[in-house]
Amino acid sequence: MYQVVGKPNSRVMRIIWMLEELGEPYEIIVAAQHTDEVTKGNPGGKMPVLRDGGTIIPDSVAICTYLADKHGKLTAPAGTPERGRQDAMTQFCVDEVEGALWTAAKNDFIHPEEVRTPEIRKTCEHEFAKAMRTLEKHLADREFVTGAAFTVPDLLLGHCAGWAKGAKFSIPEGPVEDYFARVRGRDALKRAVQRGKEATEAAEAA
Ligand SMILES: N[C@@H](CCC(=O)N[C@@H](CS)C(=O)NCC(=O)O)C(=O)O
Repeated sequence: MYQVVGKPNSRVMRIIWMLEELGEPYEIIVAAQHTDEVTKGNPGGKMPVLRDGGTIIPDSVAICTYLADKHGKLTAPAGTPERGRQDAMTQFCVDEVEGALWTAAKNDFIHPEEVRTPEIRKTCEHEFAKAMRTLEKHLADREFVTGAAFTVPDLLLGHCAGWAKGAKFSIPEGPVEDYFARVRGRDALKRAVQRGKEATEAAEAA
């Protein structure tokens, strides 16, 4: 059984969602960043970490890609042009969408206060809005970013959409908002949120 290490209300949710999409059994080991459970899998102390038997893999994007490839679902096969385009969308999400959200978060409450630059929020909002305009062009009239099938970058973009709403970044009405509603309305995400909530409550009660 897979073990997902970290706190569910973080990028860890991406892995829980992914495993729900795949229908694979897993358990959640609730652990904070920089604790031994996490640093054993990532010396940088960042979550999530995935344990697959004796194998430990850090990084949410690497883990989602690994699981998709391993189970042959939610991805085009490696080495195909479709996969090249899919990976470009994954990278777009990480660079342009998550990059803006993460820089804003780090300068709001993550970094030590003395090195934060809160004014950077304005720049991040500008970058995020630009990324949303680009996403609309990528989507064109597609159901998902690579076409008719839901793949890894849709999951990552959907996770970022929840993050953006929580951080009060504005999501444009129209095709992008409809796309995010489609992606975030998936049953697998609902189950993942419920599993994450239960695991968090059980860890707090222990
Ligand atoms: N690129 C990494 C980033 C992981 C990351 O920054 N995770 C956050 C929680 S969402 C964390 O553990 N932060 C602690 C830190 O930055 O020291 C991934 O996608 O897994």
